[in-house]
Amino acid sequence: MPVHNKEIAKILNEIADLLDIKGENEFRVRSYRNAARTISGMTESITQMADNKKQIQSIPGIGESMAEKIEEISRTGTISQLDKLRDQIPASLVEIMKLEQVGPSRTRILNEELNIESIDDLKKAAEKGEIEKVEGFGKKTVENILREIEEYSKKGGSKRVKLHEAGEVIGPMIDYLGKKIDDVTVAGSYRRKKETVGDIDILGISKDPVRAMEHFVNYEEVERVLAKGETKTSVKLRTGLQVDLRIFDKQSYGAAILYFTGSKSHNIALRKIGQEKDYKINEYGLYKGNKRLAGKSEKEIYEKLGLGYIEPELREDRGEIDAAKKGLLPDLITPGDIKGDLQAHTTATDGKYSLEEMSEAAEKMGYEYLAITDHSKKVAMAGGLDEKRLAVQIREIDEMNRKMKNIRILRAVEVDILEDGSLDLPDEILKELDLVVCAVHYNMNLSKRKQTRRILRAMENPYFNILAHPTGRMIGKRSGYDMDMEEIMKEAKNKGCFLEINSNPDRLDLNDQYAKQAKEIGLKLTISTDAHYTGNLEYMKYGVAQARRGWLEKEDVINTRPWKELKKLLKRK
Ligand code: DGT
Ligand code: CA
Ligand code: CA
Ligand code: ZN
Repeated sequence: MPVHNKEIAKILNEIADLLDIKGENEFRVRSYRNAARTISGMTESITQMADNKKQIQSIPGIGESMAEKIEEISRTGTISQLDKLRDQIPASLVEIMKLEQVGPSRTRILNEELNIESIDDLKKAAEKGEIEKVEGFGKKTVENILREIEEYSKKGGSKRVKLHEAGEVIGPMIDYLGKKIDDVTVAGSYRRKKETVGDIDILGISKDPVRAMEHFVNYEEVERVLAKGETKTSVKLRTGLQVDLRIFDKQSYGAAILYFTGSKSHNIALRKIGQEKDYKINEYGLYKGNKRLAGKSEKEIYEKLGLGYIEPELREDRGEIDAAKKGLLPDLITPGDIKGDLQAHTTATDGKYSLEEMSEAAEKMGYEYLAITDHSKKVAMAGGLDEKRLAVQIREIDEMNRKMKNIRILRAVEVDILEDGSLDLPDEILKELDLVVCAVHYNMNLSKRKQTRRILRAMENPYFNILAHPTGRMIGKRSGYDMDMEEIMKEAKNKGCFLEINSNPDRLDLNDQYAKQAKEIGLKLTISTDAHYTGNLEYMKYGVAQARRGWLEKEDVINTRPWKELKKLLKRK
């Protein structure tokens, strides 16, 4: 049996997890995760090219030693390095690490200080008040951890999957299902573009449900059939993801899509409005008595309820129904509104493509501008730029702008915010730039008050434009820095600074709720990809999806403006 790309990726990710708990340097850990992502996204089979290490090495971002490891995995299905790591680190620690509120470094500390080895140990220690005595853990953190454990146990310990990972699995499956099933639609949290999804809910129309379900369970990625019926069939895929397929007829398809898109709380709120009008709503339609008044489309059901069409991303019972009643639904931002990307790296630091390659890739995206934001010197692991090297890059950017016809490359930097709130590069060089992106990369565990003050102080620098990945969280791995986000947002607004929605699917930072809060405060945001590869420029859609979940409109996001206007916004008083 050839080893699937996905299986290779899974092993690389497990190595990364274990190294992460061991406290390996984060760039080494990231190299495994990047390799895993690249491989699982490839269409050619790695095993087919495994005889030829050179070929593996020529995959962008994969160096010689990584290629050797990949070759070993594809040949043997495993790798000795992984066995060694598994001996050193109990698998149950990985489970703890994956709690968003814990993450790798806290897992290590808890293991060293309190000998915690399982979720159960963790829960007991938290309840006994032992954890809040460990340095770096406050009462609030412990509360959050307990809440997350509770939710985790409710789901039977099964792990939620990130939106883009689900997308990689769903894409080919939809193509396959479409061969024998009509109007295949993905509903559930995936359609609402939630940052993580628990399982996948697929709907379809068929005159022959038996044949449709048979086709479904024969899909090559299906590992196990959990339940098989004519209206609903559930399977587990090789990747561990559960998929439910439900078959409906045309007359009720809109009602079914509405019902299974959810969210549950949105559905409940709709049903309540229905009751006020003496309607009954279920997955087959909207009824008065036994008479079906609507069901074919979502839109006609919303209409019968006296509501405008509510976009799936808004269906979380966060005020959308009230807004729909009053005709005040937002006109949500779309990927087409984005005029340029304001965070991208090059080979000058830890990016994998040159300035020229990144510029050309952004031009292909149809952008009007691209900001090159390489790291500053404090981020030594990434080869961060000092004043001199940044000056060299500025000249290269000017040179590039003479060459590029359809895009403007912006002189920029991702400057580190030091522990005391000062910036890692002097004003003399910052003032030469079109924009300055600022970010925290070290001292992530400061107290809430210190972390907040650090950011507020940084914003006092008149060249500070954008706070990148503002909370620092990594989905499923690391919760954000402890800080007073409301205070930071208000101050950013007063000072003419902006916060970023980082579109990297592992970050999505700010998240949807913070995006909504920013809008309520009147603070404008950027949506940027933080691309380290040319292909990463495509992450924009994930950032835009979260922005939509946060009710953002075109005007709430500054990189929807043409450069002439954006330029003015970046000049602080
Ligand atoms: P997930 O899978 O945890 O990421 O979240 P969802 O939203 O996909 O939830 P899921 O898969 O349990 O159910 C899909 C949709 O079906 C959900 O969004 C709304 C609908 N639904 C499920 N259970 C109920 C229920 O008990 N009442 C109502 N009104 N709707 C439900
Ligand atoms: Ca679901
Ligand atoms: Ca489901
Ligand atoms: Zn960064």
